[in-house]
Amino acid sequence: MAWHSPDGWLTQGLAPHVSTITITFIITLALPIFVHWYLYRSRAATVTPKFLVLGPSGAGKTALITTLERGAPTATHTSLTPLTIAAPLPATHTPSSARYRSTNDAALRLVPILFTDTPGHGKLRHLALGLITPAPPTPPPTGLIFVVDAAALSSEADNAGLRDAAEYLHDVLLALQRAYERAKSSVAREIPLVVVAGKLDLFTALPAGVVRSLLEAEIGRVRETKARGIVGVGKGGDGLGGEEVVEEGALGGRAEGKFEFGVMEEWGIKVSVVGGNVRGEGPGVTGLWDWVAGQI
Ligand SMILES: Nc1nc2c(ncn2[C@@H]2O[C@H](COP(=O)(O)OP(=O)(O)OP(=O)(O)O)[C@@H](O)[C@H]2O)c(=O)[nH]1
Ligand SMILES: [Mg+2]
Repeated sequence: MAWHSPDGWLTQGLAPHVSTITITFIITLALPIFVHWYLYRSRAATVTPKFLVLGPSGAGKTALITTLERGAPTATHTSLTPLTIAAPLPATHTPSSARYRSTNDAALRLVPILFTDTPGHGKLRHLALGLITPAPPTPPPTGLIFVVDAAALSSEADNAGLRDAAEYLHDVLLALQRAYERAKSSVAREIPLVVVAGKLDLFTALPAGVVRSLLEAEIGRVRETKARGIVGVGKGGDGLGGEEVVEEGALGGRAEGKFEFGVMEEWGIKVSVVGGNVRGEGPGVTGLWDWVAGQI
């Protein structure tokens, strides 16, 4: 029987039969429910966002994460081991992945965010560096928060606070760069890093923009010093060109010249700088929450 004959399936399908109307009705109702169920099921599979907090000793990392958790800092001691806390995103911020959802959607507020505080003492930094690029199957952190004491940095020559912060940040960025190079291009993942210029309530604290340029300049100097060390070793060694080793392994791909955070984007590292404080008067931790919301 041809499809266009009066008894053909197409004619029957378009005729006002009860069965045709029922089937159409069921499909119309079920399809949106099915699409909703499918989309939400795949959404639930995402992992809990996890941020790693790093920085020199005394920068205010522990004070910062206790503020994120409870709204106010507690008395702190020099940290000796990493410590993870969970804090929900404040109601004033919306995760970038949920910007099209209704603000009344209860699911938005249920996801806690994990922050792992690490010790900043020079001898304990390997603990933090190990957490940046964990061995599989542990997933790498969603992003890194590097805290510096904006009142301990200054542009004066031989500023120990600046040197220490720049050396640590150099090592962190280099670890990320190496991990990116090691990973096969298909799994290499972008990682955001925010430098928090903390303690902005203090009179001597430098604003975030100045902290950014001071750190960039000092990291450039750290990079040169380290490169010179490697060249020295290379020349005295087995005749391998020290120069070549440096060009490949140095932060940002070259050992000399001006360093800028922007060059790290080539290795999937996106650096931002925000100001903040947990005591006294100042911008507080809003800038940091804005950044965190933009990453999840
Ligand atoms: N005025 C002021 N003081 C702060 C602020 N944040 C932290 N501090 C103080 O800085 C000191 C060091 O803070 P911690 O949070 O213990 O420093 P940390 O980075 O955890 O140091 P380590 O555990 O040694 O790595 C504490 O006395 C804090 O009270 C701030 O925003 N303003
Ligand atoms: Mg601490």
